[in-house]
Amino acid sequence: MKKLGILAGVGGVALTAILAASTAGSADDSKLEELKAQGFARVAIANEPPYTAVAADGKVSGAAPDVAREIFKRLGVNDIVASISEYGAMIPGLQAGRFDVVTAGLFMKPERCAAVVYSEPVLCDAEAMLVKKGNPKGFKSYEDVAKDATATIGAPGGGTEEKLALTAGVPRDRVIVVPDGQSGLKMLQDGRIDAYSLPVLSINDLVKKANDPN
Ligand code: 6CS
Repeated sequence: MKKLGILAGVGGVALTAILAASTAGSADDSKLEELKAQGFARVAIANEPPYTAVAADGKVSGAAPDVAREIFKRLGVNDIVASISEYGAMIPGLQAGRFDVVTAGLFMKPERCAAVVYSEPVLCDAEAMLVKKGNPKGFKSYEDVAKDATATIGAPGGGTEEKLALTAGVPRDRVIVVPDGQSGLKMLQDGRIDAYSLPVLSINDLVKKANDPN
């Protein structure tokens, strides 16, 4: 029986899902009744604007949680309570009952769809690589990073970009797990990685706020 997962997913060229693609049956109704009684849904997020963001005062926002909060309100669940999680830990956390919902812009991928149930898609995005001005190593693909024996690429742990880099042939020791956008930006600026891969929306947000012409 598939664990009822309520996920915000972004499927590469596919689409983002958000919220209960509930399969018919009393199990799902009881889950919703449970959340209504609880008064909030425990959501997993990543803190990767514009998908998810946690302000200094702890306020949670971003495309996925904002939509989830509104949908839950309409379903009779008053609020959401967020925990920051690495992408690779979101589905295991959902399956272990640590979260009620993943609302992080988690791409809709076959192996994930085999483990949990996505909602209807609401957003679409693709992948990007942040590199130094002028793209000194001439990267145009993950394969280009693989072909350059001196090149390293940063990506979120358990994220799709890490998987794409490894699948393209970048050796494990040249795929660097990066915990968040600010760390990835700093590592690139300091020359500790040659590229940093996130979805287009996240990379653009990072560049806009970086205030760094290089
Ligand atoms: O679903 C994923 O794997 C990717 N989704 C987002 C919004 N950021 C990075 C992550 O790897």
